[in-house]
Amino acid sequence: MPAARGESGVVERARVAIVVGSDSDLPLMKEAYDLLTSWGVGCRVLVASAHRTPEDAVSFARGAREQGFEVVIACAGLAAHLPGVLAAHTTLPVIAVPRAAGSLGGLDALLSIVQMPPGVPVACVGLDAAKNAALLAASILAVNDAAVRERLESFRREQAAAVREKNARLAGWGMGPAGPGPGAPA
Ligand code: RP5
Repeated sequence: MPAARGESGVVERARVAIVVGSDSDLPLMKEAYDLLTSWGVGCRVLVASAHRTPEDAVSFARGAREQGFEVVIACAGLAAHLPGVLAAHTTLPVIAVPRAAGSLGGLDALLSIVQMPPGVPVACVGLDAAKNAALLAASILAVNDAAVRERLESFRREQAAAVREKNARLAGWGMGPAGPGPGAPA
């Protein structure tokens, strides 16, 4: 079982694997790692390229479930085959993060990922959307994990409160809010 050291310093079971096609993807994906580990979800990171180290990518995917992983997040740019190759070799859910990189600005990565042939799906978040990949991974784990579900619900409550606070500021400026949302004039 893979282990990961969380913020508390306690060694946790790693449930999410974050696989990147290159170390140049790591600064982006650190956001996903940080969010999940701050919620007590153990993560491990692997650099494995579908093109440069295909054997490593396949070997990881084939053994991922036995290693105790429950979700795979895969980030790649350009002709982004990594998420699809991993999905071809595991039945774990694979969440892909296409990079907004290269001369096509990420359209190449996005289309390479979303146009999987029927039978081998990958979930795809937005370009560079590392945070959404982490949140989607948490949603999957939350199906059977009350602690992660509570973290997600609390995150949503805080997010909603921040939006409502923006409406309160509009009111202070005499600009709104428009009805019939919360805080609107009756
Ligand atoms: C992909 O090619 C990687 O995922 C990365 O996004 C992109 C460029 O890789 P480097 O040339 O920076 O190693 O495989």
